[in-house]
Amino acid sequence: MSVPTPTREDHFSFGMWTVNWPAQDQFGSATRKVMDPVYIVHKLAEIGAWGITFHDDDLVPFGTSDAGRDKIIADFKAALDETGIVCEMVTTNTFSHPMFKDGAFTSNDRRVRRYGLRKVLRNVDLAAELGAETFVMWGGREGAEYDSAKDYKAALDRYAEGIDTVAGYIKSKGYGLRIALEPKPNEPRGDIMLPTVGHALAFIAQLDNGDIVGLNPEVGHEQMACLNYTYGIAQALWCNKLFHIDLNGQKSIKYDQDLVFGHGDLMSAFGTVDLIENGFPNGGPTYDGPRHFDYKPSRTEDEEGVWASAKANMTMYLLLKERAQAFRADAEVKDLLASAGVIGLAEPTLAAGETLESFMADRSTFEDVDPDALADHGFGFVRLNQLATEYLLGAHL
Ligand SMILES: [Mn+2]
Repeated sequence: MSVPTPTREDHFSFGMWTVNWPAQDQFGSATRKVMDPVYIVHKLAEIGAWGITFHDDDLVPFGTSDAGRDKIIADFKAALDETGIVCEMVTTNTFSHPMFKDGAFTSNDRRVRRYGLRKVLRNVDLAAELGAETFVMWGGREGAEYDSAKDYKAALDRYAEGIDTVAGYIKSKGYGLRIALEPKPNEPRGDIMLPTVGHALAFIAQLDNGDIVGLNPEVGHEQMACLNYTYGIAQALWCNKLFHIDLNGQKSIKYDQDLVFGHGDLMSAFGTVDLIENGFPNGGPTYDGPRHFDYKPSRTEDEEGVWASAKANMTMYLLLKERAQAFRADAEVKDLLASAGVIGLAEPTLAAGETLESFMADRSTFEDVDPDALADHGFGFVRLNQLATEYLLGAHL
């Protein structure tokens, strides 16, 4: 057995803020130096990545002059051209500056809402200029610590107004961009709006320009809410709203750990890669976008550790992919998927052409059924899961 090597064809992508996190936290100052964006692009190319993403402030520090901004962007574009690294997604920082302490689009201060909207629109232009396809919006400060602090109905109105305005701007400019909202339940706010994939999907359905708005679900964010990430992205796929993904690791309900993908709930990571790479067992919409990592190299690591951890994300993904493909190809697994009814679930409950009237008249469905007979069999899910675990552990490779 060998450890697979990532290539550009794997479409692995990293946020600039991931490898460039200097590792300051609530209790201590930075343990690493901030690196130059051009250097980062070259290093990512060197380790086998394909893409890079960034918040406006990751590339151009807040407050940089227009001339300084132009120079930074030109140098960044030259590095992309030189390495072939793709800028596939851009996002806006509407959470770091103190003005955003009560949010951007939903701040109780209208002046901040107007400033935040302008900051986002300016960055949409940059995203389009760099050829990005996805514009992620994580409203990390859109929330509150206290229920009395926010008129939640008005906040939802302002949030929708903001997203619709940005989406309308993208359409009016003819940009090839789609917006992807990123749900998170809490941190840095006590409670954040659009806390889960489900909340965000329901929100998008209320938008005027929701046709170009979808989701960027993050592994750790769903798991912080004790939810199943794989089922979350499955429902986003079902709604044709899985525009982008943030892969990382999280160990249960606690602060946002942003560990290497697979270094948290490994069994769940297996299920996620199985879905992304192999699709639904009965077919259906698939995800073919970037395999994007949004993790943080632990504060204990030096620069060498930063690149080792970046590589670890890709290695974990490729190992899980190899194992998930072998799992699905296994003859016993195929038999079990059929006998457990996983495959049969694709068959509609009502027969083709069956009317509600004929269904209600079908005594063999209800009146003549022995309920105990319907309960008289097991599904064999445990054996199926044991095989998945054995493949995950490399027992059959
Ligand atoms: Mn996170």
